[in-house]
Amino acid sequence: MEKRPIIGISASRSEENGQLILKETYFDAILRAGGLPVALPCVTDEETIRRLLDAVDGLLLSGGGDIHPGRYGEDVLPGCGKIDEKRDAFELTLTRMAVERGMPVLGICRGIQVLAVALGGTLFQDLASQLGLPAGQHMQQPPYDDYKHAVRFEEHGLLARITGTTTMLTNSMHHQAIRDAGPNLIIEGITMDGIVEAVSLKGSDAVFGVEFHPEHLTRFSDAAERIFAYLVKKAAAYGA
Ligand SMILES: [Mn+2]
Repeated sequence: MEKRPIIGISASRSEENGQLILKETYFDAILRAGGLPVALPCVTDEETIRRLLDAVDGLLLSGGGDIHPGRYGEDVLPGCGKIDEKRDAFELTLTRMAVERGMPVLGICRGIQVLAVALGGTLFQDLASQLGLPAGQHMQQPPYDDYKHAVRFEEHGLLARITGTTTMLTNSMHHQAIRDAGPNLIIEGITMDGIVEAVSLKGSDAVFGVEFHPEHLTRFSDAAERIFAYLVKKAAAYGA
C-alpha cells in the first residue's frame, strides 16, 4: 500500500478542565479514507506551528465555538457564542501558513469560518438574531447523521466535482456562517435560505470548507465519504 498521509486535526479545548476535545468521528472519517489522523496541540508560537505543519501532509480544521469577532473587525454581539482566543490565534496562524505552503486543508463548521476569517472574510455572529432565521433552522439536535437541509453546489465547482453531485443533503449544527467570503475564496455551495455552506480557495483544488458535518454522514452518504477521500488523496500527493 502507498504511504498513508498524516492529517493533522485541530481540536476544541476545555480551559476549565485543561483538556483538548475532539469527537472520534473526525478520526474515523480520516481512517476510513485511508489517512492517518493526529490531533494537534493548541499552540501559538509560530516556529512550533511551522514544525507541526512540517510533520503533517494535510489539515482538518474541526468544529467548535465562535471566533472572536474582533478577528474580522467587529464588536461582540449578544448572539455570539463561546470564544477561545488561544484557539483563534492557533488556527488562524496555522491556516495562513498551511495555505502559504500549498498544503491541503479541509475546514468543517467552525473550520470553514476559520478559513474565511484567516483569508480576509467575515461572519454572521448569529443567524437567528442577525438574519431572523427561525431558531433551529441550522441547529439540529442529535442524532447528527440525520439530514437537516440541502446544500446546492456550484455546477462544475470543486465541491460538485469532489462529491459527484450538485445537491447534497446535509446535517446542520451551527448558529454562525460566512457573511462575506472575502477576496480569496470562491462560494461553492449555498442553502435554500441563502447561507454559504461550502467554499474553496481561488486558484487551488486542495483548500476547501463545508459548514455541515460530513464526518457524521459518512456511513450514509457517498458524497460525505468522497469529501474525506479527496482530502486524503490530495494530502498523499502533497506529501509525496
Ligand atoms: Mn446549515
